[in-house]
Amino acid sequence: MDTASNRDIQALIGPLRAGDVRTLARVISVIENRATGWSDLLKALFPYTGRARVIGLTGAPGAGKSTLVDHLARFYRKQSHSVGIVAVDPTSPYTGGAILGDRIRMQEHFADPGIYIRSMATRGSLGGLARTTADVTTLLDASGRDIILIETVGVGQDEIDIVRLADITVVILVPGMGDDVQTIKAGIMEIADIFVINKSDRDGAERVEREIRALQSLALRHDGWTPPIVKAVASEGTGVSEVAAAIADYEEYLHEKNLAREKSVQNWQERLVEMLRDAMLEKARAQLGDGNLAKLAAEVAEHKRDPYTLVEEIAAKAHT
Ligand SMILES: Nc1nc2c(ncn2[C@@H]2O[C@H](COP(=O)(O)OP(=O)(O)OP(=O)(O)O)[C@@H](O)[C@H]2O)c(=O)[nH]1
Ligand SMILES: [Mg+2]
Repeated sequence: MDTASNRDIQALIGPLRAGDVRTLARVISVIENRATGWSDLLKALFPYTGRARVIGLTGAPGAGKSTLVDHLARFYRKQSHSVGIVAVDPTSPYTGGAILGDRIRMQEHFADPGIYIRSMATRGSLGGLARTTADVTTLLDASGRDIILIETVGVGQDEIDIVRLADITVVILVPGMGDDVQTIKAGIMEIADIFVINKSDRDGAERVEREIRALQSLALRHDGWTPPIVKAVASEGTGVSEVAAAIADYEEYLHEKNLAREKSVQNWQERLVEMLRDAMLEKARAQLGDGNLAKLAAEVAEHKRDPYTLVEEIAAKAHT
């Protein structure tokens, strides 16, 4: 397993910041595997982050996220921006074929060092998917990528946690989802800064648009922004520049209204809570030791112990 000693870390920073792809790959694997030195690496790199524009794209399996990401990446490359893509692998068996499709499609970019693509390990990765995605995004940022596109299949809580680290969130819907529009009420309405109705070559795009508008009229966002709705046919490259324009508009809005900082503070508040939760839990686990959790759980299940006192005791011990 890759590790990074203190001396390594110092030696890695230069090439990483210069955008060296092999260094980037090595550093990402140290972080993903939580190998020795991972947190020191992140500490050392944090000062060099905060420059990249992070765009999250989420939507149902097969909605056309990868196709759109691919076109957007091209669009930004034409403007001479460097691009990092984080594809958070869908685990749904329905999308098995599409993953292969991703690989083939994205291979086109491998010749261009201006695009770096990383597929994230699926759920169950060490440190949790949302956290690892956040860390990889930090690394891409430190390596000087101008634009970072995060593709994630959604929307569950994991995805919401992931898109939260984006500066801008694009939600991709497709016609013919039927009742799914109801489910967008739950999580998506709050996180979407821009809606894309992809596969607008199919019937029903207008209807989806009307439904989004209807939902939008019910709740005003506290930042006063009304997420625009862009129709696209990603497979033909139609609507891509409109999506990019909508992204630029929202950025300008955030800038004009001085909201970018506020949004970033909010995101960090969430992330700090998550990081704290992880750190505390790790301490508690270490305190408990392997196997003891099962033993204690059995005692609680048999009513030999009450869980409330138990948790208080473990928390108190882990605290010291
Ligand atoms: N008709 C039509 N097909 C499209 C459009 N955009 C993408 N597709 C097709 O839809 C399929 C899925 O596209 P992907 O880009 O892989 O979708 P995805 O959302 O990334 O899929 P997962 O990552 O598996 O969730 C592919 O066969 C695309 O060619 C579109 O606008 N219209
Ligand atoms: Mg995809």
